[in-house]
Amino acid sequence: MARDGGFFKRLTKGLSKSREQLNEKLETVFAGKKEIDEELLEELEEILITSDIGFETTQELIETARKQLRRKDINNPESLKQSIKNQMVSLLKPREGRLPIDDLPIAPYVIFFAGVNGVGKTTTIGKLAKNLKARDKKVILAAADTFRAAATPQLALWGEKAGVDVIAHQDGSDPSAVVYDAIQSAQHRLADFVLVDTAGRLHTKKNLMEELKKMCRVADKVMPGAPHEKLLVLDATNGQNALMQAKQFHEAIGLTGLILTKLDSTAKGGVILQIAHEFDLPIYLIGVGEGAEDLQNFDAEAFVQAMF
Ligand SMILES: Nc1nc2c(ncn2[C@@H]2O[C@H](COP(=O)(O)OP(=O)(O)OP(=O)(O)O)[C@@H](O)[C@H]2O)c(=O)[nH]1
Ligand SMILES: [Mg+2]
Repeated sequence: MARDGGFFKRLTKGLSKSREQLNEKLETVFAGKKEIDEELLEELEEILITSDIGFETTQELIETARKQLRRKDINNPESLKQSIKNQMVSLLKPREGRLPIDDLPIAPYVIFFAGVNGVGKTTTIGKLAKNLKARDKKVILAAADTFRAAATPQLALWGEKAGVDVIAHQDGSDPSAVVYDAIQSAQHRLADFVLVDTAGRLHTKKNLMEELKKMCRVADKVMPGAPHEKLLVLDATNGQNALMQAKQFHEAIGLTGLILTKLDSTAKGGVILQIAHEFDLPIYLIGVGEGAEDLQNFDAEAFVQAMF
């Protein structure tokens, strides 16, 4: 995604709920504190745990801060806060992922978008299509959510807005057939990207996960090596539950990356630290609002800065 001047402003606005909650708690605890004592450390620990950063991640952050304290690397409340921020950046930095937009290893580059119901798959595809089109990429959308009746028109509308083609079949048809068709058309039309919208499915439903596996197999049949990305879309408002979803989708289809949406609708933005801690998967994109420009590359430093 282009990183224009408004990037940080939109990120900061998007994370305002998370930031307000975190800062409000931090202020109460840090107010009037001149030195770091056990009480401050314990209260900080509690704040981090209740900010969806997760128990284990919090333990690590606090433990490192304690070590720094013993070594006298930090010595006042402000440097303690700074230590936590720096540690968060170090934790998130290795998870920064970038889609190979201008240096595609292969074309068409086929990207699957999977996830439970309503997490923002279709919207994310629409936003991404618009961004790719703006960068002169040829994009084809595959309406492989043949399950929900309104899914195809929803994707078609995004296709229209973005000015890209949509491949669709009838409602209720086999989603794998749509995948097959879309990739073949993309090959004929020399497209750069195929963005595959899949139906929302619960990670606990075995038959639906099998269907997803089949779609992957069919993609590989038309174009060996496809899909090139299997991205899981996670809704940040789901907090902890997002971790279970990631685990099960990863086990089922072997994800290549994550997308975290609706960061603007929640105070649970800290969940990204848990996700980064648990999964060795790149976070390709984050959604911080409704507009196409609110789909952003994930930048660890900017994220932590916007969180505080
Ligand atoms: N505020 C906000 N809303 C978002 C974001 N991403 C998606 N949404 C909204 O979330 C709702 C669901 O989005 P969809 O794209 O339809 O979700 P989906 O995963 O395709 O849903 P199913 O196909 O039914 O599984 C829509 O109202 C979107 O506008 C985001 O980053 N921020
Ligand atoms: Mg959808």
